[in-house]
Amino acid sequence: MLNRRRFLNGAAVLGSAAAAQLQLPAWARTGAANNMYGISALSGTEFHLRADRSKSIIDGKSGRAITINGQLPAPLLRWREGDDVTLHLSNGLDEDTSIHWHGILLPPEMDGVPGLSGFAGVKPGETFTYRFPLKQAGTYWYHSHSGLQEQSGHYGPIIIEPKDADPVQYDREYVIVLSDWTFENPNRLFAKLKKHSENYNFQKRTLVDFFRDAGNDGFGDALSERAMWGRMRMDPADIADVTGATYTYLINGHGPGDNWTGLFSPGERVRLRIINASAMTIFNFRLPELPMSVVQADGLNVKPVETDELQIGVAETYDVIVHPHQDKAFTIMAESIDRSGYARAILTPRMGMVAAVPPLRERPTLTMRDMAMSHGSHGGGHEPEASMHEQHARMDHSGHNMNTDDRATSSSASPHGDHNSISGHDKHDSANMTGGMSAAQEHNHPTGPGVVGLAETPSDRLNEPGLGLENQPHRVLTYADLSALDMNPDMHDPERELELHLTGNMERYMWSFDGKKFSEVEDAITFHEGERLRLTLVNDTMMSHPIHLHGMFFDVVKQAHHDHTKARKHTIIVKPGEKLSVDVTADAVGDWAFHCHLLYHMMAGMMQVVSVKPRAHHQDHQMDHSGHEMHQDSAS
Ligand SMILES: [Cu+2]
Repeated sequence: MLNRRRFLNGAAVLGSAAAAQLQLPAWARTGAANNMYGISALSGTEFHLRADRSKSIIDGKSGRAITINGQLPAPLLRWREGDDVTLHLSNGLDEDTSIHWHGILLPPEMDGVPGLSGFAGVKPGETFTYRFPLKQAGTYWYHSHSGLQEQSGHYGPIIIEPKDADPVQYDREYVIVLSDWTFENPNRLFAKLKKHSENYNFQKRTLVDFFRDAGNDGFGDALSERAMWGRMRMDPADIADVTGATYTYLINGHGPGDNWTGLFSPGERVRLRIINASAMTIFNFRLPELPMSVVQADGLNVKPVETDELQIGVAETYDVIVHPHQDKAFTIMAESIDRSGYARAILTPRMGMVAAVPPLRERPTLTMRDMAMSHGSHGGGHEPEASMHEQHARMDHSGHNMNTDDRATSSSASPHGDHNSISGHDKHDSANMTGGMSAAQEHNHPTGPGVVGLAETPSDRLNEPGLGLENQPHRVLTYADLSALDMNPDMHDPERELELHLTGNMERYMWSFDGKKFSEVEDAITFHEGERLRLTLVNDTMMSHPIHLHGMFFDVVKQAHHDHTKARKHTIIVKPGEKLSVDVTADAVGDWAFHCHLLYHMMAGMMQVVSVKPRAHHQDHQMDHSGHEMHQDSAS
């Protein structure tokens, strides 16, 4: 298979994507377990992976990619639940590299984040060997956690076959790896993002001006949101900060021009294992004319739910079943969240058939809810408070920050850093000591140059489909639609709550938790072994952030209490202005990365370390309050 793939690559390198396409029917027939074109599979328990710089052809144009075993995406790894796997990663690059096994539950030193848990990364010319047991099944993926390598192609899919019968019935399966490719050097792109943000001044000043006007003149109800945003001349970068202007969106390494092709026989149940391996792109995924039954999210089975479209955040995975009966071809459409471009592929009974590609829909606009502001309540609330207001208006730039001002002054919040120096930890203690969540919230108003906005009225948006998908003529999946197929392994109520704010300053391209960039954070967020805690995330920014915790799944909390089939995920999109909660069982001692999975947001500082501290082993593991008390002791 590897040789075959090399041959295909060779054909493409000769300059003819069509030549590669011509190989498809034969290739597709030779695939046994995995009948797929574009990503070859490796299976077994021992794997040799080598990272290199390779020439790669994207839509007929030559680029420099980081590949694994010469491939982009990296090879599909097929594992079996219950096996111990050994993976040798050799570094053929001229810089350090790494592989993080996304969503895989494993010992922390095998998690592959350089600088954490004793893993130092893999130096050029060296080989690192990963070894771990497989305690789960499902669809996952792997990628570099070094620098911006993920943007250059260093990612690949993983399928772990369940050791017991698979509850999902299907006749054929395809991995659908979504990604965003740029011919630009990612380091330059990142530098440009920081620089570009200066240009933001002008645009955002108009927003500030608008709110000043609104403060003076009253916030006319007649003014529609759309007109308002139009007047503020929003940049598409407010939806996605890297767009189709530089990106070519890929499915299994193929641009829209290549049109990756999957075959099916009418009547078959086809399982699509969708993985968003992008650096920065959230996708809206659909097959026009074909309903999808969602059967898995982030590798874990969910109660099947039928839908027509879903929004998939960076690093999330969804498995869906489609059941095409007709002898016709269907487009697989992955539109970027800002509608600046798309990836597409085709599911077809045979080669040579075509399927229409739907036009890109209108670019979505942000709403008042995205800004976490309630409508109409701002009329008199924004009378300029003299110089402080002015100062912030100059420093910040979104109307949003007006709220910050008000909040900061009215609650007389102290400068950031005093009570937020150890994010979460302190807050939670005060919450416990005073016996309520309100204290935690009272203390949790991140401010400072890294914070532009503050969600004034953050809302529960779990039952909303995702930015820009609000008013579709068809069904769109929401997180509230997801329930675990199996009972949750831990049904305890959380013992404590920890609230974290997602914060940012777009103009300076600073992204952070609780207003502190990773480089400024002095201590880890502490979890205690065995405790059950509720992590509440409040998005104070106007962007959607896919937030990922390493080492542990979290259970998505719906409003209904005592739900023992909460969907369990490794990554969750937090919408603009949203407040959502997940419950975590801290069962994995060690240091784990916790970050936004938008690559440049993570690099800009939206990352922290969660440290699960071992606790002395009393026998009272079952007692809910023991962790609690220990925690207070250790913190005081
Ligand atoms: Cu982010």
